[in-house]
Amino acid sequence: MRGNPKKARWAAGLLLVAVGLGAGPGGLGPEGPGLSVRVEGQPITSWQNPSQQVGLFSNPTGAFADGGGRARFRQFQIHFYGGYGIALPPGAQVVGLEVRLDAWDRRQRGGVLAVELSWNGGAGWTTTGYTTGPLPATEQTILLGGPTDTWGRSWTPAELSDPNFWVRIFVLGFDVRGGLDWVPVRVYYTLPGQSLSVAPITADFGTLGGADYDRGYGELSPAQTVTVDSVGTDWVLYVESDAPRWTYAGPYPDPLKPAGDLRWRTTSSDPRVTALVGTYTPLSPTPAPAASGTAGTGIALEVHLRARLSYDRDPPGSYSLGVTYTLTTP
Ligand SMILES: [Ca+2]
Repeated sequence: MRGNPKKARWAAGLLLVAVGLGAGPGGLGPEGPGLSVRVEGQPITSWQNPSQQVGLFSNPTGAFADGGGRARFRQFQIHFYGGYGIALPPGAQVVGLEVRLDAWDRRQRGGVLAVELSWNGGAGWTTTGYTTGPLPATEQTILLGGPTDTWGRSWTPAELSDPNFWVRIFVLGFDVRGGLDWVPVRVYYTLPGQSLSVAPITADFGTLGGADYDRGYGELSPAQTVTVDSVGTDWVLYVESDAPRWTYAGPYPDPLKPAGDLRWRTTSSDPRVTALVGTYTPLSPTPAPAASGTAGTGIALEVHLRARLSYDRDPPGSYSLGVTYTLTTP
């Protein structure tokens, strides 16, 4: 899903789930869980490849993709890349633009790429003055712009679409022998109609002991309430882990506890929720649909969590795992 630019991705909450295994076979007390919370609140497209170009670079299509050949440039050449295929959801508000240049100057004599953007097919250009700075002798990734940088103007989704949106690259310096492997673009945006809140942010299993081991799991039911606002559009909520394994802190070798040992299911009494996952499902780094429904505000869902436990595999210590919920349009 992350790779689909047409999806509105709203990573609304990263939370850490702590499991303290206090009375396992070793009989040791729990370690401090060391919880921290980070909240992300901004959808972003994936890196979008150019598919059109015009200008003076040699082998210019080499910069269409990461790897697989490169464009070559010399001093004072200018080149234009377009055809990025940027498609934002209706109502999206652009809050940041980022251009990536995987580039180098073989002779490293101060070669610089100056980059500007067009919103109208090349008739008008931004005037940021952004450059890569002197390029290194070997390939380096340089990012211009960023999550809150709109290059000095307001953008509509249409201005980012083909054939309006273009990237202009001007080569400054002397005696430049440069290469450009890739020049993709990504867009940060907000969807005023969709937002998501999670409470509590951190689901803490506390200290799990012998009875939990005997049962094979600890459970928080419900663990969290996710509240969805989705004005004027149907919605889908995805859930994923931020890593393939739990982070372990304790006196034993890291048991490499898989993320799938955290299982989740969803419930709701709200009639605007039209699909749920009613049986406990292993968490995965691949986003999985957790619920979906029709437009509305204040739509509450409960997420129930089970942490699987095994005397054989889970030594005493503290375990944490980040979970991200993503609200999007179907
Ligand atoms: Ca390439």
